[in-house]
Amino acid sequence: MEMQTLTAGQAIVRVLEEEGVRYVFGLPGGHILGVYDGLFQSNRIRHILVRHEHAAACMAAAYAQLTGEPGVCTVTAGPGCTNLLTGIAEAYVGALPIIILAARSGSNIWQRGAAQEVATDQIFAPVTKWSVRVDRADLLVDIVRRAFTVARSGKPGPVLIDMPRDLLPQQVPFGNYIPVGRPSAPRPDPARVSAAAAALLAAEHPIIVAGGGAVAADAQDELRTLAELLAAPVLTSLAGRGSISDDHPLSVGGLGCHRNELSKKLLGEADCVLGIGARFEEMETNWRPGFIPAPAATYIQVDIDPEEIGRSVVPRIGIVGDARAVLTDLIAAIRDSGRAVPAGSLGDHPRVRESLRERARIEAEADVLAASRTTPIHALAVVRAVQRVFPRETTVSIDVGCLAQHMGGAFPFFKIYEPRSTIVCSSFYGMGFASCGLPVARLVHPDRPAIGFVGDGSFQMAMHILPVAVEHHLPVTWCILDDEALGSIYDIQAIAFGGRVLGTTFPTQPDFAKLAEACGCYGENVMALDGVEDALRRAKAANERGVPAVLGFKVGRDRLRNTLEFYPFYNVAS
Ligand SMILES: Cc1ncc(C[n+]2csc(CCOP(=O)(O)OP(=O)(O)O)c2C)c(N)n1
Ligand SMILES: [Mg+2]
Repeated sequence: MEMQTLTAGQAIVRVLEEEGVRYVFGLPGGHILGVYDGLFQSNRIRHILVRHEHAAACMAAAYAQLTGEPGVCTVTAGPGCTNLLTGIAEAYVGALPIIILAARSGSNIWQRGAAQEVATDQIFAPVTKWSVRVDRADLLVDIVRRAFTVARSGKPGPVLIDMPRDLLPQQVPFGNYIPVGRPSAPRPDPARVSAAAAALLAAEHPIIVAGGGAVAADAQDELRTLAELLAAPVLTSLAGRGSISDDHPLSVGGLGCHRNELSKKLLGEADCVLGIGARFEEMETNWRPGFIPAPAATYIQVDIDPEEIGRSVVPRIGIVGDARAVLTDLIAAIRDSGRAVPAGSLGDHPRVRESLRERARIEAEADVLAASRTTPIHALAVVRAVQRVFPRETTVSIDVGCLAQHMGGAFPFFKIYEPRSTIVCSSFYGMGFASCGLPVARLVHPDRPAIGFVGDGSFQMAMHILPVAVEHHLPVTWCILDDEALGSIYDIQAIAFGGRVLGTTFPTQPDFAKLAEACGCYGENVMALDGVEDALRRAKAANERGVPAVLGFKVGRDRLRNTLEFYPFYNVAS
């Protein structure tokens, strides 16, 4: 590539191209137009115009979650940038790589009453790995390259580049660009791996808890192999979902508020717990006995970030390294020991047989609830019907709330078969994040259907995504589980605050079907069980014609039994 002279805005776009960026998610204002001028000339990058910058952050994060590659946001000064904040905080907590190109007022009027001036670099500092203000146009190419290195390396995360508008039209040299690419995977300390293998082999009841780190490292094959060698059940956190297929005999469910009766029991009785890129954060544990590993259990923590070791549950053995590299070495050590569970005998293992029986019982209980002919509909009826109508390879987004995510809802009962097929929030739990990210599923996997589960409250934080999906022909289906409430919070008031309910029901609700149609989507409201499956088929048919769909399911506020043991914690003084 010959040396050229370009505007800084054009040069930045060339860096994006060289780093493999295919989409940017943004909304321009006057300050960032120098970058948009570069995008105008790019035939390798498509700009997705959002209607609210929150969606740009969520879409970039969803792109990162589904691909492992950084998502890119382009926003203008002040409010354009601050509108990203919630989605970027989500990505930071969720360790998702994002590059934010943000412009600000001209350097000549800095601190002198410039329009839309606010210290975005400082505002974003706590929710990014690097928040940098650049004051020279000729530094921009190197800074943007470095942003990719920082965003992708170690525990990934967002980077903000804050640029005065007057830098963007300046001429800068560009040529011989060497992309940084993905970082190599750090290998673990062999002595720690040996100690971990010995502890796992000595245990009678070992379990594995796989988190987002297992997905980020693409460690699904190694995870399955190790679990089989040990006959160890695998629990998955929200972000770890898909790292083991839900039809594998060792996949047993979630943790904390995403648990089931089996996974909770296994966690409590395990004598050795191997955590792979999982953090045991509050919603996964609620910090109560019975929700975290028993204190006597040997806890082995694997994380790529040394600072994560011991942050929540303190391990006996902490291993810093890439999840896949650590699992590879553990597999070798366990095979070498000659004490692995023989291949082909997993089904005979008493623990596996017992947990398969228990899983079948839990599923049968859910089937009964899903078949109940109540009005409003039971949320599980929708979850089950979606699984029947949409194929195995469907990408799914799971938003915040008890019906879309918690015990009563989609997360524990909707089967997920592959990693990187789920868009889900981190422990930041921002309402609307997953629903805004859903259309990205069709950018990443154009040939696979995509559906989202979302509560009525969360959907109302994401409604501005509908025209974006229509405009870009991203045919996905949002399934709104409409209980006319901020149900999870309503529950806490009902259970832990003696029924003193305030501000958690929706006496006024939009007509979701009409809203969908007004935006160019297919829309239906579904009031009774009989209509559920047909509505889903019509939504799927609309998607096949390239039209996004919204289905508003009027559902009850039914909860599973084990919900009740979780909410009371919210009104205790510890
Ligand atoms: C942006 C944001 N605001 C507030 C909350 C707190 N919160 C958690 S769940 C929830 C209710 C969600 O309601 P809905 O989407 O209808 O789901 P439901 O619990 O009713 O199934 C709220 C308000 C949050 N997580 N995120
Ligand atoms: Mg609700």
